[in-house]
Amino acid sequence: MYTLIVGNQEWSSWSLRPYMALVATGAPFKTEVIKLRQPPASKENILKHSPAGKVPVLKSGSEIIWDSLAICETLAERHPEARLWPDDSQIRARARAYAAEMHSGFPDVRDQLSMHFSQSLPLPELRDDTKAQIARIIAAWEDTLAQHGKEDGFLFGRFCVADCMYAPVVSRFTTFGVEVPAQVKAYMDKVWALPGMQSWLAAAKEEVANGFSGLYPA
Ligand SMILES: N[C@@H](CCC(=O)N[C@@H](CS)C(=O)NCC(=O)O)C(=O)O
Repeated sequence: MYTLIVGNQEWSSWSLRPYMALVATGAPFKTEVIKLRQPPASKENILKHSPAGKVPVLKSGSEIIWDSLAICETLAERHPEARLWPDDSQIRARARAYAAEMHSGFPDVRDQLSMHFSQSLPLPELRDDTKAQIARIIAAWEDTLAQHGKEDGFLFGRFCVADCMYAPVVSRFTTFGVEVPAQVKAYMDKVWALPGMQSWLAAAKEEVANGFSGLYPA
């Protein structure tokens, strides 16, 4: 039985990624939520689970795995039946490149369109760098969907780790009303409708209803 330690679900985009991968494995797991941005308690609570001091953290018995991409990779390796990466080596390499690009990039999108999973927000005045990063993501999605999306309508056909890594961007583009081409909108709607996204949404709504997770920054 896995335990996935996550940040609060309204905001914690990094936590959503391995959550989506874990749901896709079908393995039993429980989620433990740490409230973020409550100094010093947040950091102290995270450090009880991981010396890296960040969520998400996956616990499997006494083993801990931290970092969203490392968790997704580990799940892909340990649950081959879930086929969390494409079967074809060249396509898998592309999927990995797109996943890594998300993991290490798009800082302005993350800064200006910070995740508020359950709340529709007005699009702020976007910086040029943010606009360029949004355009890059849309172009990347158009490209992968055109080349590989036919099978199931995800970036590389079947749902895979690349979709997990971009799931928070789907949320951000949806809640901020970013304009996207029709094919990209269809992809976003498909991801948004996934059971994992909907269960995350229910938890995020509950947090907001309980008075935690207002707008960030306040
Ligand atoms: N590269 C890390 C980033 C993790 C990260 O920045 N997590 C945030 C929450 S979304 C966090 O733990 N913040 C708490 C803190 O910095 O004190 C990953 O992919 O998991």
